[in-house]
Amino acid sequence: MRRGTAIRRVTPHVLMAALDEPFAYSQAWYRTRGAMLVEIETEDGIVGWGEAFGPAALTAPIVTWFSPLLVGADALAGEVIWQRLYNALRDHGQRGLAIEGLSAVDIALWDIRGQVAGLPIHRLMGGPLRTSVRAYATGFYRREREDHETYLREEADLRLGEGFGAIKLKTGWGLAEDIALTRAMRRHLGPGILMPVDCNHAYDAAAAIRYGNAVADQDILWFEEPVPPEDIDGYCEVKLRQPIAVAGGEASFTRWGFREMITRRAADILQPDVAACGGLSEAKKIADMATAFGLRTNPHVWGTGIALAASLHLIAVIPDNPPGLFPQAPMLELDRSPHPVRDALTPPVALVDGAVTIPEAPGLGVAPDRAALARYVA
Ligand code: SMN
Ligand code: MG
Repeated sequence: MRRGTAIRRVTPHVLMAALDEPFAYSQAWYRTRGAMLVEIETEDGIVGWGEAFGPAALTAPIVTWFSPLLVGADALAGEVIWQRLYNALRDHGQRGLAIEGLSAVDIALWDIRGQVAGLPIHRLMGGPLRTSVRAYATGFYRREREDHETYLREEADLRLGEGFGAIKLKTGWGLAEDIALTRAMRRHLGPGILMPVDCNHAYDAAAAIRYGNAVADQDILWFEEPVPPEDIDGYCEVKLRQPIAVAGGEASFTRWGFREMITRRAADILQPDVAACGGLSEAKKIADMATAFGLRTNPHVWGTGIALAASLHLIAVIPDNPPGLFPQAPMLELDRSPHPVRDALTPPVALVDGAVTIPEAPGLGVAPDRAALARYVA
């Protein structure tokens, strides 16, 4: 090992900000928004950044626990480190918080490796297969107001004005209301705009099948997390008994966690989150496994510009499935809901004609602003 690439320090950062207006998805209200960033520094002074999905106050201690296993290790040996960390918690943390912490470390190590090589991460991963990606707007959350359709229509107009050609509608407010809302939003958008829907596993299989059939004529791009992530049999039923493509995976972890979903073809579109599923290394393995079973991968993206940049590098190397002159390329999930920490840490990505360019600078191609980091320390 070159002495200079040894890891000198691992620092988790827990950041938090209050929201002016709370919002909800089908499972919970958000009154604050946080982030857990990991900073890894080498003996040479190269600094890599990673981010974990999940509650920041709970993923940070995982990284602290990993720290003695990391200090002194070669930052370039990402696969070795991944296996060491996974094995260290294998008996206790095969999914959830432990893997989210591991994801942040893996992303930071890719950032370091890219900076050492002077290349963007997607080049080290053998790409790019594509240099830009069409984005869809995430948002459309519930607020503490009366007339939901009114503010959701306004939000849609805002996103269309920014150039989005696709928006993801949040559902899970009750079956009858969801069906009416889906129809209302499609009517408002007109036929040209892509519209996935996401109920965040608010249904059981029976309700999901009813919903999918009731909105079959609304040109829904995909039906995300119809049932809870543990219910693979439910996923399979929903896939077979209603006509909309089924998506899921933001609450699944590692190649082993995705194995059943993939081998049973429980969804049409897999949505691993780089900041949750085990990092860039693991997300690429999951996407490759998916192609062997005829499934598409379209990553879930949530968090600050660090998770977003990591997701863009992954998207640059996700195989088209199936390949062809006009493949169904993955899309970028671009969260437009309020997130003061995200907005302060890194400059916003540019949306041009509804698409985002894959970063070209070495590593992730982005680092958080130090003053903003200090401002939002929890
Ligand atoms: C989502 C992500 C993170 C927290 C709540 C909801 C959502 C998405 O399912 O797909 O963006
Ligand atoms: Mg979702």
